[in-house]
Amino acid sequence: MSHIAHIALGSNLPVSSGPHSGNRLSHLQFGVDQIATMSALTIEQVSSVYETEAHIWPGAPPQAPYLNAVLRCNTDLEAPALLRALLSIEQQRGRTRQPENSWLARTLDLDIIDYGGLKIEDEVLTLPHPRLAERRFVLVPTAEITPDLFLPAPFEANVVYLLETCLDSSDVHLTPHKLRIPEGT
Ligand code: A4P
Ligand code: MG
Repeated sequence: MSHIAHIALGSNLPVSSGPHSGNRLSHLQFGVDQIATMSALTIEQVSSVYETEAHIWPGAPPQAPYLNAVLRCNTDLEAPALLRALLSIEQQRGRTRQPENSWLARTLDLDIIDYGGLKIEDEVLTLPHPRLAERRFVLVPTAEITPDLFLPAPFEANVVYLLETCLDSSDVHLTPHKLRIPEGT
C-alpha cells in the first residue's frame, strides 16, 4: 500500500576534497538524487532551499548555518525500510556519527518528518519526528509544499498552525537555490 512521506534534508558541512567533496547544496542534491533512485518511491515535490541558523545544544560550540529543505514522496516502502534506506544514503555521503547524540555538523542529514500520519516510537524510529514543532527549519519548508499536512499526536494539528504557534525565533532565509527532481525516476 502506498503512503505519503515527508523527508527533511539538512547539511552544514561542505567538504573540500576526497570522495565526499561538495558544498552544502550538492550534498542536498545528492540526497534528492539518491532518494529518487529508490524503487517503490516517487518524489512528488521538493521545497525551496532555506539557509538556517544551526540549532545546537545549550552551551555547545557554535556551528555553521545549514541549508535545509523538505520533500514529499509517495512510497510503498514500510517506514522502517525507508529509514534504513535514508541512513544508507547519509553514509554514502560520508556522514559520521558519534556514539553520544551531540548534533555534530553533518554533510547530510535525512529525517522522516511524517509517514502518512503513522505513530511509532521504538529504539530506531519515532514518528512523527518528535522535534518537528520546535523547528522553523522543518516547519517552513513543509508548510511551503504541503500546507494542509496534519500531524498526529502529540501534535494533533496541521503544519501551518504549528508554524504560526512555533516559539523558535531562529533565522530561516529563503535562498535562490533549486533542488532538481531527476527525470525518468
Ligand atoms: N530516528 C528516530 N526517529 C527518526 C526519524 N523520524 N527520522 C533515529 C530519522 N531518524 C530517526 O539520528 C539518530 C537516530 O535517530 C537514527 O539512527 C534513527 O534511528 P542521526 O541522524 O544519527 O543523529 P542526529 O541527526 O545527530 O540526531 P537527532 O537527535 O536525530 O538530531 P536531529 O533531530 O536530526 O537534529 N539546525 C538546523 N538549522 N538545521 C538542521 O537540519 N539538524 C540537527 C540534527 C540539529 N540542528 C539543526 C539541524
Ligand atoms: Mg537525523
